[in-house]
Amino acid sequence: MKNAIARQTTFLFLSSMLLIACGKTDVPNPNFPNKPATNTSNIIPIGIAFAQTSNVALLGQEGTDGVKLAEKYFNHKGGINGRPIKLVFQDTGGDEAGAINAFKSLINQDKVVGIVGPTLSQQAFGANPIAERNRVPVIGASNTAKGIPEIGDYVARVSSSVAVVAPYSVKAALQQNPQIKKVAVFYAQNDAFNKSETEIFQKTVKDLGLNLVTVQKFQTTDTDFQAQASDAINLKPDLVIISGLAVDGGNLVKQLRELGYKGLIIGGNGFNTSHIFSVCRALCEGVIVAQAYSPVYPSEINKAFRKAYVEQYQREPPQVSAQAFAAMQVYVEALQSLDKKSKVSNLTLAQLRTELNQELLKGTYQTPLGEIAFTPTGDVIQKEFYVAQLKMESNGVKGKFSFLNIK
Ligand code: 1QQ
Repeated sequence: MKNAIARQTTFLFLSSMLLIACGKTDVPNPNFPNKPATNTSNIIPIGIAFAQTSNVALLGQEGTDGVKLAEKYFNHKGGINGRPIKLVFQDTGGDEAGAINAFKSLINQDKVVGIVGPTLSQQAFGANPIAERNRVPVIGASNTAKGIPEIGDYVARVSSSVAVVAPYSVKAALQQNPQIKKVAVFYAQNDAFNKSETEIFQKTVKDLGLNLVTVQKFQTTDTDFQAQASDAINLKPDLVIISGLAVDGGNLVKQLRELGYKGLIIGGNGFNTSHIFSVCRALCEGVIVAQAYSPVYPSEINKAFRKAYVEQYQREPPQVSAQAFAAMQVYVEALQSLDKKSKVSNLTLAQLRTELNQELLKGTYQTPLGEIAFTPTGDVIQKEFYVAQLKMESNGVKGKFSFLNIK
């Protein structure tokens, strides 16, 4: 059974030179305290199941960036009371079958203690039951659909549900244009997260007394949206809300604008990547997207995370990278805490996976997302949410998420 008793963890810092798990000498990173893990004979493998290929790789890449920064950060801080962690990557591709294969490899061949992933909720509904059956903890870093934590006792997530996050963007749109009355909603009908998110958007629109004039469907693999976009534009909406992934969603925005739509556009969580800029380019301007992360969140760990991210990628860290970092932090701090009670090295792999799963649900974590903890079913409890608007540079190539004041 899952247990939600909140509990603080503490760090033990060691101070000597770092040798990372594969035996190479690591380059010191000035952003992270140099108190590295030293016991390289006994690394702790954590599985990463993100999309590195397919059209979902735009979203998967940001998760990868986040976990890599976390590996470096926590190993420099001493790892698990001296033992380093090591990421083991398996590419999930963009579908359920890819995620299932990645999970099987991580569990049976790579013998990981826990998994971060997969990228999409659609993939999580396929792959997480495998982890559940094998009693391997999974932390979703970007799974926001309804029903993810309920997949099983070994499934948790640090990515807040669409039910919590999505309504913020509709309220922000109304603040920018209080005249909004007619709303057109679009969603990708072949994807679990998008189906879940559109329900929340449609309910929010109705609850706010707005007029839902049309609901248009598409596929995440579509590239031509002329028919649906024209149908919606004919109804003269003042607001368009899109639940899609980055490539399809970005192309839909582009085609709506090319067909003459001038009103506000809200994008769901699938738009939450700077990779969308290269899809809709100058026509991305003004799209509103709710966020579960702010780069300026004032905490020590977020400052360190943001500085390291900006130095490496020359842009502000996106939400999914921060969520992936937070998922790793949960594993690290839960392992540290467990190790103090019953030495992790004395446990069999099966015991370690089970005890780690129980331990991680008990903690309270000061992450770049702010303070988080878990409900008994493994859903994240998070306090702060934000809304950003896409601002494109005049060349239409580079852009940024500009945070709005939404109180
Ligand atoms: C999900 C999502 C994706 C858009 C995140 C990358 O929220 O599938 O649940």
